[in-house]
Amino acid sequence: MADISELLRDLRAGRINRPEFLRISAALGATSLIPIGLHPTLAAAAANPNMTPASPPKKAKYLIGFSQSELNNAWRFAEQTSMDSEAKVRASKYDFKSTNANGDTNKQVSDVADLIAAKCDLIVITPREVDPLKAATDRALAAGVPVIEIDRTSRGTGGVDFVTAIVSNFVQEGEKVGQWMVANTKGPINYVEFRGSTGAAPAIERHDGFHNVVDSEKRFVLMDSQDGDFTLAGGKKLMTNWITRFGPKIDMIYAHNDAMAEGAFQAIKEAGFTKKLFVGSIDGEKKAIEQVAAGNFSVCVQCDPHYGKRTFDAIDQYFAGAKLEPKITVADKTFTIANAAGLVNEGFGDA
Ligand code: GZL
Repeated sequence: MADISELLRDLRAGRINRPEFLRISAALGATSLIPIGLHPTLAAAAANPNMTPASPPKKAKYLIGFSQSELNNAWRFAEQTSMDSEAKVRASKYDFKSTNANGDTNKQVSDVADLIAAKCDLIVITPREVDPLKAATDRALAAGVPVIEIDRTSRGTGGVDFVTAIVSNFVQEGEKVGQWMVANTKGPINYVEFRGSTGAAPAIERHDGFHNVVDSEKRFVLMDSQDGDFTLAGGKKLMTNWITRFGPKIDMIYAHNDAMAEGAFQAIKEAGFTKKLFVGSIDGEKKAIEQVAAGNFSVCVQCDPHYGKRTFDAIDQYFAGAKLEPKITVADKTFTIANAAGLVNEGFGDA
């Protein structure tokens, strides 16, 4: 039979999942976990694999950790504000400790380790990248600390590797932009794609969703696709280069978020580029909805950043002992010229 350190290696490498780890370690004997420096909760959990997260402890007050990946655009500020203000509303029941990885994936992995060390009862993570953040959720689970992922996901399965993921349907968001472009354009369309941060779930899935729809339409030709890191500066820089390289050959812009589309729009203005382009983006910033209403952007698919209430509702349910769905999907609207003017207030950020 395997020993505990071998099992731990397998858990960290993703070769076994947490329930398997707990089952086999229980068979090996819980006490053997302590000498290799594991959190005592894990030793107890190994003796009783259902102890966590299935039966959370009852406490007068819980400490909730929040690992934010970065604050580099209006969407992320809106999300952070929503989490901070909801934590204040629920302050009689929860203490709240927030970290910001500043766009550094390795820092986010160590931020989660710090939140575990701070003895959080539950950690909420917005995983910057899918694969590297699996190590962070594994570490939390090995320490007996439940994780809820919000807005993005890491590799793993809700209900197994983490309690639940509360997320928008990114594939569908990309598909909706693609469908609008297919239905509302004619003839050859040369386009550029502003991708979100490489390795992030929304970048991967918004790419897949859009290409699911347009790739079978031979009239759509991808001129270039690059990482603009979900930022205005990233979008502006890419568009400045593309205007120089392709000029008026560009017909359409697909941006994985509004910040990059806004950056592209600024570059277009500053370059004095006058050709009217089709522009599709995702998020639903007030500014972007206004751009749709003004006819400058063609379509904007909402990705609601207001995670505070829905996350704390899920936390309440978890500590009440309810079984959460492995995935909770956020419903999003689509803004076009037909509805945008009346829906600007559904957006977030400055108008
Ligand atoms: C979506 C979120 C994305 C937003 C961006 O849930 O992860 O990341 O679209 C953001 O604007 O940076």
